[in-house]
Amino acid sequence: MSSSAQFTQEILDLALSTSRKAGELLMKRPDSFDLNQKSSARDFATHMDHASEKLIVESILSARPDDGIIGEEGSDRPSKSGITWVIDPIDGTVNYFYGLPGWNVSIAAKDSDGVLVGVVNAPTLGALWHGVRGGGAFLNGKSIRCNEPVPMQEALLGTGFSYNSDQRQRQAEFFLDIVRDIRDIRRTGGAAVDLCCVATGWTDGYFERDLHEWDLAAGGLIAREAGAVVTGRNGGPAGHEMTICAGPTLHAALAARIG
Ligand code: LIP
Repeated sequence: MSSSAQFTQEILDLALSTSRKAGELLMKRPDSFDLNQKSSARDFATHMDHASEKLIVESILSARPDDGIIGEEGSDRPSKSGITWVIDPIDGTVNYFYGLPGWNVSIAAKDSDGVLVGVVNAPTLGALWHGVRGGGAFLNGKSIRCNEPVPMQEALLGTGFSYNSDQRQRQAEFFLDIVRDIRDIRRTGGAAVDLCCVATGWTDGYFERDLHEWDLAAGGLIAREAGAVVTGRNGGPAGHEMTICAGPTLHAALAARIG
């Protein structure tokens, strides 16, 4: 194994073991929650989001103290090593709070060329996805590919809704525009799982406005490595304005509709 392949494997192993530990913590779901409100009443973190982020950050920094962190719940620190970890300690907090499945732990490591490894652990689905830049995408260790080609009228699409009301309304307007022309729509409640569903062929495509880096980093790499195209509007970068994820044929059709 080359030294760069060995380095990537070490980063992946750390991401996998950390996501498993966080998944075990979160499976001990408490009966009651301390909530702290974020941008609005519908946007909150539970004490378990904070506990999961603490566990993840400690696990990473005890192995790699010079790495940077971007965490949804605020553990940000700059990188001295060139590696920065992008963490969503519970993606799908609302699902977790209500006891619905589909929430997940999303952990990515990026370098100056972008996301190097991504891991999405959804224990309630029995699903541990990982992707390595240039090295493929996997579900529970088995290689995965997205569905391709899929025409619009046969497309099962995932989506989600931002906490921001204006973004939500725009998302709903686009949904109204295409709902007559597609097979159906699904909403899992976790953007990282939505992206991994496309990667696995469990859905054909996904679109959502207003994603943050921690929603997108790991799942976006996994989807790309499974053959999907992941962009924003007009071929720009995925993220705040729009994220469109699908195999090349459906991606082109969706991108043309989103304009
Ligand atoms: C959430 C997503 C959800 C999306 C929300 C939000 P959180 O992440 O994964 O699918 O629709 O806008 O970003 O806040 O639960 O980590």
